[in-house]
This record gives sequence, C-alpha cells and structure tokens, in this order.
Amino acid sequence: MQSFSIALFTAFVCGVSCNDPPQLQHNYVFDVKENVPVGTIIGRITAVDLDGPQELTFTTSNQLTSEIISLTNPIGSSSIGRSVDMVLNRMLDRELRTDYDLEFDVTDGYNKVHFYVKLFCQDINDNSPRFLSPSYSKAISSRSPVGMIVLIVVASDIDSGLGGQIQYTLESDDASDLTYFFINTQAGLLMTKAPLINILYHEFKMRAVATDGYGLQGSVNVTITVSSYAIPTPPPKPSLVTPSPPPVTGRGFLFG
Ligand SMILES: *[C@@H]1O[C@H](CO)[C@@H](O)[C@H](O)[C@H]1NC(C)=O
Ligand SMILES: [Ca+2]
Ligand SMILES: [Ca+2]
Ligand SMILES: [Ca+2]
Repeated sequence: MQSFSIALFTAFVCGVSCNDPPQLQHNYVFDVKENVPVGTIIGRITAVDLDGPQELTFTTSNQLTSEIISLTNPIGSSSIGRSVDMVLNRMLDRELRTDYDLEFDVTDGYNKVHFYVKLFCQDINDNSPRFLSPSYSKAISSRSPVGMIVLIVVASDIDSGLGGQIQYTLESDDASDLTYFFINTQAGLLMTKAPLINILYHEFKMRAVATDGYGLQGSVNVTITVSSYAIPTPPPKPSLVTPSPPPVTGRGFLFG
C-alpha cells in the first residue's frame, strides 16, 4: 500500500519527465581501412536504459551518416545493454577524406539522445606513383661534363607514410645506356655518369621509374639526344656585341 502511494506521488510530481534518458556505454571511436567492401561491420554501439518506457531504438541522424552507415536491428535488453552494429554502405577513400563525425540518435520512446561516433579512415597503399610530365626529353652536347644535371623528373604518390614515399631509378632496354646516365634516388636528378665525347649522335631512350615504399611503380619515357654538333643557340643580339676599342695612342697616360 505504501509503495503504491509513493509510485502515485512520483507520477504526480514528475509525470514521465523523471524517466532516465538512454546512456551510451562509451565515447565511440572506430578505425576502418579504406576500400573495405560494402557490408563490412565496422563497430558496435551499446546503450543502457533502465526504466523504459520502450526498448531502445537507434537511428542515423544526418545525411552523410546515412550515406556511409546502416544500422542493424538492435539486440539485447535495454536494461543491461542494447546494441546495434554499424555496417558500411559505401567504400571509403582516405585520399578523399580521412575522418568522419557520424551522428546518431538513440531513444527510449520518451527521451531522444543525440550522439557522435568518430570514424577514422586508415590508409592502404592503393596508388602508384605518377610522373607529373607524360614524358621527358632533352638534347645535350657530347662535350657535357660528367655529373651534369640533364633534367629533373618528378613523381607524386598520394598515399600516406611509406606508401607515399618515392625512390627513382633509371632503366633502359639497352643496359649500356646506364653507363652514361644515372638518376639520383631521392631527388630525381638525371645526371651524366661518363664522358660522352665519343658519341657523334645518339638518342638514348630510357625510362625513369618511381617506386613507393611498398613497391608500387610508375614509369615515364626519357629521351636524351646527345650530339657533337653545336646545339643551336639564338644569334647574339647586336647590342651585346662590344665594339673593338680604339687603338691605344697615349700609352702611359693612365698609369703614369
Ligand atoms: C615509351 O617508349 C616505348 C618504347 O620506346 C613506346 O613503345 C611507348 O609508346 C612510349 N610511351 C609513351 C607514353 O610515350
Ligand atoms: Ca528511459
Ligand atoms: Ca591510400
Ligand atoms: Ca602509393
């Protein structure tokens, strides 16, 4: 009889407003690798609610979240922990976006609690190095000194860490080409390695290769034309021609 009157009193003073809201079990942070297939379960969310009035239901609460995540049907009793799994709706590309603040609601039928789940997208090495130029070519003289920088190749790789680190090498179907030229591994400087003085005319057709830290490669054609002919240069402008000095007559005048 007494407990009945307490319940009656509580109902009178509070109505349903004394109902406790759902409590999330954690601040949820999940990691997921990019490119994992649609349908992959990437994490579980659990909430508790002791006093109803209904079993908890979970929903995604903004458009971005619904695009990325579906929730499974909840399992478990709200009084000890009711859970849903987050299922991936589409593949993630870390090179487009590295992290998400997903938004959800959980409700006990009376209180609705809004919450965030942090999702970090982890890199996999899914890009090969790419050269900035579709090909490289340069004409040089056979009198070029050893160690001269002929040209600089540049590649980029948008993956993170080792997967984005590039080393350069030079290749040719004719191995003897590589006695004349080499490429600086880190900076992509293509340089002469031996005297070219005996070459009258030759087109060296080689490839610069960029390799990332996990072995993915990109390559580009490099043509170096070596000739003993003078490399054409524009004729000197008349204004740069220094007139010959007048004959010296007053010897000793300036130097006394
Ligand atoms: C690179 O060179 C090879 C052989 O010299 C040629 O078959 C190929 O088409 C070239 N590629 C490009 C992109 O120029
Ligand atoms: Ca409740
Ligand atoms: Ca990547
Ligand atoms: Ca890469």
